[in-house]
Amino acid sequence: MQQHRTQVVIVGAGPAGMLLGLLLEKAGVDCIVLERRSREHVLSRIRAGLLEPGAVEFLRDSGVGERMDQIGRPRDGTRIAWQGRPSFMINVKKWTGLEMMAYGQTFLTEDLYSMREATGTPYFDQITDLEIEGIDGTRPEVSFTTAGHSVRVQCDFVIGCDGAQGPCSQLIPESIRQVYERKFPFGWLGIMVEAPPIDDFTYIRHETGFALAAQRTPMLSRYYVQSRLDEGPEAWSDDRFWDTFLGRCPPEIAAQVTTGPSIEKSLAALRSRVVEPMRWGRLFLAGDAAHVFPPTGAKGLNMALSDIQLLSAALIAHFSEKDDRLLDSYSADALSRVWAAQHLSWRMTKLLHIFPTDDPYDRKIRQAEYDLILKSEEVQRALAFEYAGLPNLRG
Ligand code: FAS
Ligand code: PHB
Repeated sequence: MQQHRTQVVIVGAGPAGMLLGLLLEKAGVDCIVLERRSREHVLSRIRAGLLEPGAVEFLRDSGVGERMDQIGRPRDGTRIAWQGRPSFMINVKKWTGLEMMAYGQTFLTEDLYSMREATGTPYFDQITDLEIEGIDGTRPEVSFTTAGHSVRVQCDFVIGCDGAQGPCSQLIPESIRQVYERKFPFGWLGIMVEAPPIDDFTYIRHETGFALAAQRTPMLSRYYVQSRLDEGPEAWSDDRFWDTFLGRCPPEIAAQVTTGPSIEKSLAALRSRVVEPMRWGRLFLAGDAAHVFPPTGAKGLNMALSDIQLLSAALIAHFSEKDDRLLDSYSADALSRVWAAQHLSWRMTKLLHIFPTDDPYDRKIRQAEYDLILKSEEVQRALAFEYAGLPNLRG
């Protein structure tokens, strides 16, 4: 058993864990990052694609924004196209003066991994036998196996950045832990296509279901259609996908779409989940370990970055100034942002999807909500602020 001592152990090397590791290392706080999958597997994941203005600013301030500013694509906002109605732009730039950024999570994760290699933050991937003890004391201990060796690490804090399926949130005693969950009765079938995207990120609402046109680069497009959960990607030929997607588009949107063969196809179930509190003793949770959002509103990755903005500042204040005020308020501060983002994600998911339980009254109510958005600049302004995530990441 190799014995080590560090200040912070980070479990999970997705965007949350890797960014936190970099920021702590930069501030002179000793940490190690533990990942159960291989580096290649983590970097192969295809997930989010749209960054909020605050997330963009935070990544720049963190020294991680160089390639984002080179190949990322600033966006004024995201369009909603509603069957039989004029389309509407959630115009973040008009109402907040700031821009969203089209920059895939895969690119961001690559940037974080490249920076880690440059800074040398200790990182172990493909770990097994993870055990975490003593989070209710002052000296938590984390043990794991890597490359056939057993390792035990004594630390001051354990940060659960282990995503929606990770073990860390379970360490909070059941008598304390509150889990709020909402499973939606559908998923998003997503494809990646090597073809030019349409101009705007566009949410599409049609009587047969939701669709989304997204983008990664000038030659890489991402598309989604609302789909049943009992049909996996193998049930979706490219022809079936394109027939469904184009069938849901208003003609003026369909005319912009360059179809093509999919180079990736996956199904993501839609659900909301929030774990409270986001701290227990010496354990802190961040990112999907604490909260999951339906992607209608592009909050998942942005809220993971929001948590890391709060938590990195709190840990650095603890170690550099022995000031625990931010650590003590982290859970409440993070959760107030999380629930605001949950509201927006829930509201947009309800508005834009077809639910099997919908009756004619439901459909009229959603139509009325969209018509109100079309008519009212006050409602448009409020929606733009919620969508942009302000004032979340800007303090
Ligand atoms: P992550 O899940 O990215 O990373 C957690 C890491 O912890 C993983 O690498 C995992 O392997 C590791 N881990 C787990 N258990 C461990 C253990 N026991 N020991 C060590 N490591 C462990 N968000 C959007 O905004 N827009 C989208 O379109 C969108 N699409 C998504 C599609 C899918 C299929 C999924 C699953 C999520 C999607 N998200 C989307 C949300 C996603 O982007 C997350 O918000 C983002 O990955 C959060 O980052 P992390 O908190 O770092 O969690
Ligand atoms: C994406 O780019 O994959 C994306 C964009 C906006 C969303 C969800 C996903 O709301």
